[in-house]
Amino acid sequence: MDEINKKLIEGKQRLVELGKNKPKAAFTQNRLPPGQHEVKNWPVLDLGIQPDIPKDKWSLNVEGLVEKPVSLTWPDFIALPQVEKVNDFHCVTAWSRFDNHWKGVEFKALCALVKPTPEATHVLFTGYDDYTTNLPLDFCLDNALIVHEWEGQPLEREHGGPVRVVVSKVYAWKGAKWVKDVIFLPADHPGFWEVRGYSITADPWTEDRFS
Ligand SMILES: Nc1nc2c(c(=O)[nH]1)N[C@H]1C(S)=C(S)[C@@H](COP(=O)(O)O)O[C@H]1N2
Ligand SMILES: [Mo]
Repeated sequence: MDEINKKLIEGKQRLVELGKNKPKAAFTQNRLPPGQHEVKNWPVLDLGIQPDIPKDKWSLNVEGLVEKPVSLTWPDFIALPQVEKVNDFHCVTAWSRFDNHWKGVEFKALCALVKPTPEATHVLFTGYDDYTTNLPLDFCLDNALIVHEWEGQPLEREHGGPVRVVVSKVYAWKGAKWVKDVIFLPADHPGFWEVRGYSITADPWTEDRFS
């Protein structure tokens, strides 16, 4: 990862220092979490690399504590049950974007395919840019979507296309763009931002930004 944008990462790590002791907003109105503002555009955040993965070279590896590990090609992935969902996107850098229309595969459909073993409690997602992020398995079953369309169009490369993860109930860094691996683990394993001071749980409703 020598290509990653060091300045960007340092900047975001400084936010941890500044934000740790800041009082949290006391109150929020309905759908905007505390400390967030609404944007109508869709900002792009990455580590300074936007991997270019053509669909015919793309695969999604689902492995770790599962009965049937798989490496899904594009046709395999598209053949899985597809759902359409609408939800809000909350970035820890304080912007939220409402009513995003997604199409893709529910995490629970992926689980039905690979069958996690009883020992699996957490999931680590990796990206083609070597990004990683971690979540509890139960949370993923409830909220994670693996999407390839946004607003009726193929997901753009800058937003993680061909395929990314979307998790509307936590801050957006928990959703890996350019998703490459889904790894089922027996314990939690902090990801890229989590080892740099960002929260393990990342609940926007309690401004759970930093650990
Ligand atoms: N692979 C990968 N996924 C990633 C990131 C990244 O740098 N690499 N950034 C995360 C962060 S910090 C945010 S806020 C969202 C941004 O998604 P967007 O660029 O589509 O708005 O993607 C998350 N997923
Ligand atoms: Mo972010």
